[in-house]
Amino acid sequence: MTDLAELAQHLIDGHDADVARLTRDALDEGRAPAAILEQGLIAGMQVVGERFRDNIIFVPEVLVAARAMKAGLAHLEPVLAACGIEPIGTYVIGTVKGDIHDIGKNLVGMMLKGAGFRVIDLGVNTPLAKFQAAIEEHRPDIVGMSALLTTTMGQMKVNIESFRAAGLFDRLRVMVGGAAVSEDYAESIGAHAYGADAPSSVAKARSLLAELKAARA
Ligand code: B1M
Repeated sequence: MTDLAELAQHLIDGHDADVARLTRDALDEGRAPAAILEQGLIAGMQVVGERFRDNIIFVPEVLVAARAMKAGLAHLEPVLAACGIEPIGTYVIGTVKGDIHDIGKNLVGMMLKGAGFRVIDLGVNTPLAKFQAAIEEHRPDIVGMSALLTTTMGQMKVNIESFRAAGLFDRLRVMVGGAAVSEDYAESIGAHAYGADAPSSVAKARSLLAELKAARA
């Protein structure tokens, strides 16, 4: 039986091949994808975050850990997304301008896909104009923004004010999340929902969608 603590340790050490192998092994053994994600990959990244904060490790080590996380996620993504059949709604997601953190956003995106959403991922360092163009092109039900830096979270407020000024709140809902953001902050900038983590973000996306559908009926 794959030891998820060992998986977490390989992630901390940046061993991408071992992370990929153990993730695959755990899936082959029938372990729950959510357990592999939380007790293996996210648990490892949590330690990386604490060591980075405490100046025990630095950007290069964080980057190799992030690469290892992506190697594990590559195996989990198809499994998490497999249950989607017909899209239940459209969700545009991106990391805001100035911010290049994408691991959490990618997790949220893949779990939304698993829950049946069509997900349009705008990537990282996403300027307001790119969100606006995607809203125009894809007519999403929900727009999600991620920010991990205290220096970039303010961009969410700027974007939300622009969406409101353009009258878009009649037809879409906005969710925000990321390590820099809190429920209180989300409320203070006028977001419709705050996502603390991927599973709760999916639950909130579902209720935002239900609320929108009821309002349209
Ligand atoms: Co950076 N970084 N980083 N970093 N990094 C943090 C965020 C930091 C908290 C580390 C620390 O000091 N402890 C700190 C921010 C401090 C602050 O602003 N308060 C920090 C810093 C300072 C920086 C740089 C400025 C460092 C430098 O260059 N001196 C720099 C900034 C670059 C930039 O963006 N312009 C930088 C760079 C990087 C790397 C490139 C090296 C790398 C990113 C690699 C990548 O993403 N491809 C990196 C990493 C990996 C981290 C930490 C260690 C881990 C982030 C992560 O992936 N966590 C992070 C420390 C930490 O957060 N503990 C840190 C795992 C991920 C699953 O969690 O992203 O929180 P998270 O996502 C969660 C939830 O937040 C939520 O669901 C996800 C799943 O549960 N969620 C949403 C996220 N987005 C959501 C959207 C939603 C809903 C929920 O709706 C739309």
